[in-house]
Amino acid sequence: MMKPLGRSRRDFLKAAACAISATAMSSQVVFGRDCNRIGDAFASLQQAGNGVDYTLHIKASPVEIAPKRIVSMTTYNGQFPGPLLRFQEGREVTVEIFNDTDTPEQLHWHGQKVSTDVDGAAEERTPFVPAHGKRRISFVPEPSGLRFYHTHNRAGANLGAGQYGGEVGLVYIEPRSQPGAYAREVFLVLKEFAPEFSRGGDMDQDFLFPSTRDKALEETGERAMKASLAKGMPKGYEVEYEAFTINGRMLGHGEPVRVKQGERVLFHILNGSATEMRSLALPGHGFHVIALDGNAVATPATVPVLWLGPAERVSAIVEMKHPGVWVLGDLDDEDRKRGMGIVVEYAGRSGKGEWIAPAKAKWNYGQFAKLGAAAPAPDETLEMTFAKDNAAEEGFNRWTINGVAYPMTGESAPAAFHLTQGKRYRIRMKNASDDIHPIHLHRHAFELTNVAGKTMAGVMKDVMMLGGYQTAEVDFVADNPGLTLFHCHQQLHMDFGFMALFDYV
Ligand SMILES: [Cu+2]
Repeated sequence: MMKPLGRSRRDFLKAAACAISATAMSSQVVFGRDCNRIGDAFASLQQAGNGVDYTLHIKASPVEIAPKRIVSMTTYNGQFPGPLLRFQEGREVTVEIFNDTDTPEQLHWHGQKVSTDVDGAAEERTPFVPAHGKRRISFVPEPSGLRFYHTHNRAGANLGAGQYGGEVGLVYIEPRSQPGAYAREVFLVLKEFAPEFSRGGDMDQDFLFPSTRDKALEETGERAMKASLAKGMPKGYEVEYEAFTINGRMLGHGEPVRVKQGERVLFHILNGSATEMRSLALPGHGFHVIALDGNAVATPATVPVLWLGPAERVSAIVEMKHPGVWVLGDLDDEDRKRGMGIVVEYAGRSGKGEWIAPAKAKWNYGQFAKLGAAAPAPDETLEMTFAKDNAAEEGFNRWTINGVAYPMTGESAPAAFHLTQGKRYRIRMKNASDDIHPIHLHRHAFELTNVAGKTMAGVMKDVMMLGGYQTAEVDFVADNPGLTLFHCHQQLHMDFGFMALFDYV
């Protein structure tokens, strides 16, 4: 029996596709808040009185990702994605989180500079939202831009838990000062469902530029893998998916993004995947990238293809100048056929969405950097080497940082790195594995200062993709005291050791 879509979900979809005429848009784009439909969906979340601004219910719900294709998942408020939460930078909000499940929950405010009490990570000792209980939190949203919230529960071998389910929603934090320009905004959340285990399989990372690999790291990693396979070990488990969605609908089964010729549409895109790198192209159109992970980039640039690791966000303007009905979709034919796309339909046009594969394009964080600039020298450098013990953890790959796997109990371990407030730190990362890793730091933003040997400045992020056998450096200022989790955002990697704690001393 098909469950009809709830009102709030329909409103969200309308909200996500709501139209505002775009006027003059410059690089100083301000994300309009005049989108009434978003306002409506938003208002339905608000509770009168009690000082609570927003209420979230974590609960198991059926979600219809295509006609008669129902996926049961844990959701926020019975919908996928969770409701878009709009906050005002610097204005305190109170959120009440109800956990209607049997499992204690952590709700992480990804990309926000909040306290450990609020951040939502057991490792940082944030209190759990108890099973069949609730937790009320208050915090001051910052910084402005595209953030998101998701479960921070460990999934381990349970593909029904953690971010494999539907616990992902967007946050948009309005900047303090708002000059009043409009943007037509479209919010997209990319997410796979129906996961299953597989063995081995290489992750696509040919798209990374620079592609420079570190020979010594490669030798170390390949030697370890050969030794493991020679002992008769199979390759460690990976995860594959059967169903692919944008905004919770498979390609061709959701509302199209309706556009008009000449419009400039601002897309806010989140890769909500637990494990997968995603690409996106729109035939005949380019993406003018203005922000990465919600932070304005130093040099906005137009690219034909977007690439996002798990938890990465891109905000990009698309000039609608190629009338038709198009598929905005993943470059991978199989994933797109299984749903990873959304139709973009020009006014007055109809028919099925058309896909044309774009020319090959690399993804280079450096093209959004400040030209000719280098970041200031750090006060201290934290050295980290990432390695994989093939299939060492009951068939799962065990991940280590400097030879140490984070305990797999989901609890707080002693901090591995110590920070002094006010200092600028550089994390020098060496990836001694062939896998690509979306590296994430909680409660702080970092600046990309070196990617695969190329120095840069002016790109602030909270997740970065580190390629197999590549090196990178990111800098951050220790400006938010308290336990701080550093981890790979690939669910299988973080769940099997790829985490470390920082503390302030
Ligand atoms: Cu990883």
